[in-house]
Amino acid sequence: MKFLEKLINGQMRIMECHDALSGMIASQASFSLDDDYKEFDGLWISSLCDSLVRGRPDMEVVDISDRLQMIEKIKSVSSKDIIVDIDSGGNISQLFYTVKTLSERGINGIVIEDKIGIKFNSLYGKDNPQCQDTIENFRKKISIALKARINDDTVIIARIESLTLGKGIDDAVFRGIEYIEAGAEALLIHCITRQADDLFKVIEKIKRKYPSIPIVAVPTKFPEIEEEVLFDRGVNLVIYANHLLRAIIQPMEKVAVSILKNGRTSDVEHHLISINEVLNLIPKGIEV
Ligand code: SPV
Ligand code: MG
Repeated sequence: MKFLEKLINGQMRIMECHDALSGMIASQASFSLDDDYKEFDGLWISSLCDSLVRGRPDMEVVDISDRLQMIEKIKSVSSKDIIVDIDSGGNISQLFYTVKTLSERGINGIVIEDKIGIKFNSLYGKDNPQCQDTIENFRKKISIALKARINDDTVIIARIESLTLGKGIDDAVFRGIEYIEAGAEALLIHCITRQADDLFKVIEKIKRKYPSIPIVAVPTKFPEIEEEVLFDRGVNLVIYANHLLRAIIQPMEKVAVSILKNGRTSDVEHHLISINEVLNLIPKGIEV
């Protein structure tokens, strides 16, 4: 089934990964209880995580060929659908070639956000003033992206930042409709408030006019709201955008400090998976 069809029908969840190991973990994770079986439907390649693992700010400074090398490594350990966050996509020419290249590599979804100029991560909210693109220019970017992809197996997802920038519900709804009319095949409506009420209002208003437009949500700032509630409110795809990377930072810091403090590793061994488990995790070589 094509990715767009999955999105339209879907109540999907995808997980961030930033290297081959996290790609393997996200791809192999499953949960089952009685008749309930869950796994992730795909992988999210996040600009935030791709920046942090390189020790760079999330400001479009990691070049796409560097990111692509890692995406290739992830693809070699996972057959899951992949959505890539390309930030604003840069200028029109940069956007064209980024979308073309990702589409040629079989990427299933590309998210382009409606910011312009120096971009900061959206989770800063209004603390870091940044500019939203004009509707006219962003519509142009959507049509360039549609032309740049090699076929419709790569879904173009327009990301609206009105709620994170304090522009309000009406602006988000207006832009959503404009972006759909420019050809966007799905909308990511970013929201960073704990109740996500504004997000739900925006979805309701947009879906009143375009009931089958797939909606993507990123619940980083509303972690209590369960997927089922998001799906009931019209979300088609939930992105867990940074959780595997966040899972490892504090443990790494603790282990490093403990080894410095104690001059040995036995104090932290119980926090670590055993070397045997590591050996079981690494792929086996080819037997001859
Ligand atoms: C990312 O994961 O890089 C995103 C989502 O763009 S957020 O960090 O919430 O802006
Ligand atoms: Mg990002």
